[in-house]
Amino acid sequence: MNRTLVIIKPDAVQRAFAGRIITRIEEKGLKIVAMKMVQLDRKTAERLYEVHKGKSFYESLIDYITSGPIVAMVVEGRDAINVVRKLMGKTNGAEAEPGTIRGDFSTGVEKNLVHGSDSEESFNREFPVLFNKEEIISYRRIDEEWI
Ligand code: IDP
Ligand code: MG
Repeated sequence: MNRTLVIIKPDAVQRAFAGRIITRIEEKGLKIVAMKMVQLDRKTAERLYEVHKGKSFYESLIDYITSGPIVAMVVEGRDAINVVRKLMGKTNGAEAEPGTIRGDFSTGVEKNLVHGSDSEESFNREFPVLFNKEEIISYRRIDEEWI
């Protein structure tokens, strides 16, 4: 079991894909243990994306991620980090496989609908940018023993 940080990015909220992205996570058998809608200020966005500081797309990425509301989630399950990365598809929507979130709904390399932590270290760094520990809710889902 591990946890990952998932963000439904501003383009996905604007294009009304939030529900479909949540559904894909749920129907895969992953459990949402924290969730909220927020609009990031630049300082918070810069913390979230600090590993990209200095890259050519960094300023544009900060503009994009602060441009409208996002939905942030902590998602838990067996191998959740890798499973969510697979559900998302490649960074560039134009190259992402059909069947993935990005492959089905995006052709953008920047506006690619969704974020998922790429490792446990990334989750541990990203999670406190958006959540307090107290916001994670521990509960059993009725289908858990079947997943
Ligand atoms: P990831 O979201 O698939 O992990 P990263 O390489 O970590 O991809 O990049 C973080 C985010 O920065 C991407 O999801 C995308 O929004 C944006 N991004 C990545 N590469 C580019 C690029 O070459 N041009 C513009 N934006 C980019
Ligand atoms: Mg990344």
